[in-house]
This record gives sequence, structure tokens and C-alpha cells, in this order.
Amino acid sequence: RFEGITMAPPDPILGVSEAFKADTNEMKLNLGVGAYRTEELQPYVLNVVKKAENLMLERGENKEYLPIEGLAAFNIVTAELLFGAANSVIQQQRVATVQGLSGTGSLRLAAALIERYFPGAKVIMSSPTWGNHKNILNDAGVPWSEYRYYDPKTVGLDFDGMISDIKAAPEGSFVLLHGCAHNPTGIDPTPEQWEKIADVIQEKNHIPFFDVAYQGFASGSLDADASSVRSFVARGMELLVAQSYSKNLGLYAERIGAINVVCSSADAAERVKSQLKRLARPMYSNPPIHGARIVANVVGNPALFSEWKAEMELMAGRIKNVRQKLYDSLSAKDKSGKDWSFILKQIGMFSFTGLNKAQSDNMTNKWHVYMTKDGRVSLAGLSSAKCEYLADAIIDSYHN
Ligand code: PLP
Ligand code: TYF
Repeated sequence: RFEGITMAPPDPILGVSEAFKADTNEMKLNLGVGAYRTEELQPYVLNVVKKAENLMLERGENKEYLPIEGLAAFNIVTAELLFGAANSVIQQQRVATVQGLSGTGSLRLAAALIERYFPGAKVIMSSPTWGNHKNILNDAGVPWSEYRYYDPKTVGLDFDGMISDIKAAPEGSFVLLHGCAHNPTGIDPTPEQWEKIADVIQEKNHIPFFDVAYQGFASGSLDADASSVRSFVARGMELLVAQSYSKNLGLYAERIGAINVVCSSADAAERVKSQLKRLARPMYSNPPIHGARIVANVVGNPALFSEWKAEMELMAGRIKNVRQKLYDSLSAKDKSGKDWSFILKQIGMFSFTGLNKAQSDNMTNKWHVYMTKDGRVSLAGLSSAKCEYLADAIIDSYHN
């Protein structure tokens, strides 16, 4: 029966945290998982979240099931936050929004929609991308391949490679794009490059499929971080957007996010929504309510909303500080003349160091710095006090 089941490999990101826990060295540093920590390297619950939870407690809200599509008040504010409340797609009710189990569950629902209504259509994704994208599409039975994205020579974007691979994909493919703060590279296209990407997607009748897991975390501004999605919408394109509140509201364990499908008519949006509900019902029946209420309260209340923005700027600002300090330490300590300025050009929670697997192993085995084997470090798990230590570890690993 179960005897024949073999051991599954550990998840390449979550497995890092497990190894970190087992290490007893006091210098150990967990830069694996992308989760925000305070300067004291402790998890952080936003004040606005606590305030929203207090409000909810005072109101004595019940625990009845949500409808399949989730909390109505959440679905309204989440689409408005993404597209802008005045956007014509909102005004014309052309967006099908369904609450999902955070970013991952929303991507999974989108993948199920693609599998069912676009049989054989391929999703193309950046090389590299967030590792779970491949798992999600594999389990949904959606074929995928990669487009060029990262150029190791410049530690920057391979824009020409990206454009020619998007052009070469079969017409009507889904193009998976990170809305902002690309994970793992921290390298985003410029606004001009986004326009060219949109041009080729339109030329080839492809469908953009955005993953927005870091709105507010890239620039510190919610609107600026949604500009890629909004510029595609402004062209009248149909598209998909998965959203997550794990990082920007620190609601990791509440599993709150949404899938939004922008359609060409209100009528189509209603039909798409009915099909998303049909896909969700046998998978998990209906989503959890707590995180949805928190988001609805924070985004829907002007005072809490502006407080949220201030707290997000604080989080994004702390990450920018350690990014700068890491660069300063590397530049001061490294006598090889290597140019480390690529670290300052990257944005969001991560830095892609360019360390290869053997060098990343040295970081962990010799220096007790836990990170993914692709050379990604989560700056959200770094404190100012640890920047010099990390710089020493990186320089040692690079030159050995
Ligand atoms: N997409 C990307 C690119 C991510 O980096 C993450 C989390 O790290 C997610 C989606 C989904 O996270 P969650 O399921 O917690 O919303
Ligand atoms: O650090 C990352 O890239 C993510 C973090 O259910 C993560 O993989 C961890 C757990 C989870 C979703 C995302």
C-alpha cells in the first residue's frame, strides 16, 4: 500500500529554514525565505493589522462560511488597490475577482482556468523564476517553458533574449510576468522596456499573466508598483493577475490573496467568475475569512490605509538601508576591484548575488549563512549589525 511511496525532496526554499533551525552556531543567519524581519531579526506584525483585528473583535463578527468567491468587501478593495479605483476596467465591471489562498492558491486557480479553457496553451515564464511557479503549473497539467531573463554577465536583464523568446512562443501563449520586484533576481524591466514587452505580447496575441506578490515593497509606493499591470490594462488587453498580501501586509499565514481576470466585457467577467468558482468548489470549497476582513478593514478605512502605507515604507526602507550597507561593506572590504554596484540596482526583498552553487554551499557550510543555492539572499532577513559579517562571507565565497 503506502510502502512503495518514496521520499519527496525537500522544497528548495522552505528546506533552507529547516536546515537553519538545526544549526547551533551563534553566528547563523537565515537569508533563505522571503519573510520580513525587524532589525532584531524577529517576525513583525504590522500595527494596522493589530488595529484591524481589534476592530473585528469589538464587532464580534461571526465565523460563518464565506461564499465560494470570498468576502465581497475584500474582492472590491483588492481589485481597486491593484488597478486603481478610477480605472475603466473597474468602472465597467470588467474584472472577475475571486479571493484565493494567498498568491500561491490564486496562481493555482488561474492555472486550473488555463488548463480547462485553453487546453494545450503554454505558459512561458522567466528564467529564473520563483520555484513554485513550475510546481503549480505541473500539478495543474499546464505545459510551460522558459524565456530568457537574467544575464549572468551583467547581473542584469537579458532584455533582447526576453523579447525574442516571447516572440518565438506559439501564438496565444500565457506570459507569466512578475508585476514588480522580480523573485529571485530583484531585476525589473524599466517602464520603456515594459512597453516593448506589451507590444510583442499584443503582436503575438499572447495573454499576460501577472504575479503581484510585492505591491508596495519594490518602490514603497502601492501605485508605482502596480504601474506595469496598469499600463497593460490601459492598452485594453485581457489579462490575469494573482495578488498576495503575505509580504506587504505581513499576512503570511493568513493565506490571503486574489485572482483577477480582466475581460473585454462585464458579461464575460461574470461568466469567467462563475467558472473560477466552479474550479474552487471541489478544491477547497471556500476561502478563510480572517485575512480577508483584515485587508478589507485596512484598505477600506482611510486612516488605517495611510498608516499601512507608512508602515510599508518603513519595511521597504529598512531593506534599502541594509542593501546600501551591504554594498558599502563589500566595496570597502573587497580588494579585488570587483564592481558590486549591481546590488544597489536590484529592488525588493532579495538580492541575487551571482554566487554559484558551490559558493552558496561555502556560505552555509563555512559561514552559517543560509540561502538558496541559486545565489539569492533575502535582505529582509538581514540586520545592519550583520552586514559586515555577510560581506566577509560573500567575499570569501566569491574568491575561493
Ligand atoms: N509569487 C512570488 C513571486 C513569490 O515570491 C511568492 C512568495 O514568496 C508568492 C507568489 C506567493 O506567496 P503566498 O502564497 O504566500 O502569497
Ligand atoms: O521565499 C520565497 O521565495 C517563498 C516564500 O507557502 C514562501 O517561497 C514560503 C511559503 C509559502 C509561500 C512562499
